Amino acid sequence: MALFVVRHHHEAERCPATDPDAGAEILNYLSRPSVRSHGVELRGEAIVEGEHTLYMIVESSDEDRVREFMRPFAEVGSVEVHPASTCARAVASGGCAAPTPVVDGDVPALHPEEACQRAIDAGLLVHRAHPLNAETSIPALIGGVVMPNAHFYVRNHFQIPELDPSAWRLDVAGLVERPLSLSLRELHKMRSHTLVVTLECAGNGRSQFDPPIEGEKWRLGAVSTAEWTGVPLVEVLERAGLKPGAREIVLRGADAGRVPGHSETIRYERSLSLEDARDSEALLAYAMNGEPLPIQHGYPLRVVVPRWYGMTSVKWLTEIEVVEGPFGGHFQTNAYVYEWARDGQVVREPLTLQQVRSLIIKPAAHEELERGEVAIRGVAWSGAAPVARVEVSVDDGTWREARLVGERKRHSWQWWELLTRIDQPGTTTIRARATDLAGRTQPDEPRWNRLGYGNNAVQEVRVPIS
Ligand SMILES: Nc1nc2c(c(=O)[nH]1)N[C@H]1C(S)=C(S)[C@@H](COP(=O)(O)O)O[C@H]1N2
Ligand SMILES: [Mo]
Repeated sequence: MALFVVRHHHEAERCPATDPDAGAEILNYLSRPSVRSHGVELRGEAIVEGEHTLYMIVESSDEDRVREFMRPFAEVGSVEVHPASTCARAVASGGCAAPTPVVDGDVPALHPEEACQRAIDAGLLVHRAHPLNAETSIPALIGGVVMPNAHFYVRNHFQIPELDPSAWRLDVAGLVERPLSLSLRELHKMRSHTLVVTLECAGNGRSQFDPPIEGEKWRLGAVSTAEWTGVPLVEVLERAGLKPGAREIVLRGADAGRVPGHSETIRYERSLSLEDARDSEALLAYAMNGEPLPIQHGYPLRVVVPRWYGMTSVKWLTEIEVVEGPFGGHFQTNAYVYEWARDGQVVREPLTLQQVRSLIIKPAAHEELERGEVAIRGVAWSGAAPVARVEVSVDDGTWREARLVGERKRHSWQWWELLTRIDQPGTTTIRARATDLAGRTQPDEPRWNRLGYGNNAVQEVRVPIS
């Protein structure tokens, strides 16, 4: 289907809208079934007030059908038909500076325009159209622990593979007694397990580093929580049987493309030690919030590694390879590594668990509040241990302990709230700081590292009080 913008203009004295009968005829002509019978879909129409000029956005397989459909309008005035494009298509097809990643010819992919349009329609904040990277709008969370699927942040390195569920297989190979090739149906038949897990991108909050860092300029919305259902990773490994020497598992996605510094196409792949696979309760998930995984979140199967930064939760999983290790893939050793400058030396440290962090959700930044009683609410999480406490400071006052809502969560963020009074009009600064049961707490300033990972600095929200 192609998109067109249609413009029609007529002289005032020929305006059919002034005659009720002719007007009704037009309205019926523009009814969906009528438009559709011409092989056209009407996306929108509007008349420029006082100008007798009509604009329509329509979709059709070809321009001739559109012209044919416009015939009654052509009889009373002019008709122009312009081939058109959406903003999402213009940007996704290279309008932006990023080069289009080169992809393996045999993996069909979701059209970047479509993926991007969905993100826009859901109210996500798009950072890059292709590959699609979009963060969640934090206020979308109000009302629950999980983020509705359409609002969950999306982090991609390449284009989104469109996998055929009937042909799809999960191959388990390498140092195993019985190599496996599991269909989706076979996985569905295995004992299922459900976990509520928060995924956070290691680059969440990267836009706050100073000096600035290259890479996706995430604000604070590259984090979301969902209820994931699938098969525990260790059960699949048990079914395959591990051979002596097995120490790491390589998790391979179906997506691939070019990355700087490599001449060949690179798959998205990450490894996890067997010990971490067990300790983390990693899941091979086929459902998200009770629905099949949405395509942008890894359909038909993805890894979910609770408490770890998101990079290990490989989407569009097609292969598990058991190896002796250490695995040295691009996304294992070139990316997702802290590079700290210490005593004139660069110290490298692979990313693993999410750092302790809290987010203020209510009030939202710049949301106007009336003076008097105010409820401050947010979520907090930590990979190393459950959250011990969240403290809130209003206008650089003392830190006051917020109430943790509900039970302590192991794998997901949890709500906290503080009811307080703000009596001074003007701009108020609200800050929140979480501490976990391992005794880790949020720093006041982001800890700068070359690739901009793991920023868990205390968040500050400024709100006008009237
Ligand atoms: N196959 C594949 N898996 C992937 C990625 C990717 O680009 N390709 N991105 C990773 C990163 S960096 C993050 S933060 C999470 C994001 O998951 P989401 O898009 O479902 O939010 O997926 C991870 N898994
Ligand atoms: Mo990420």
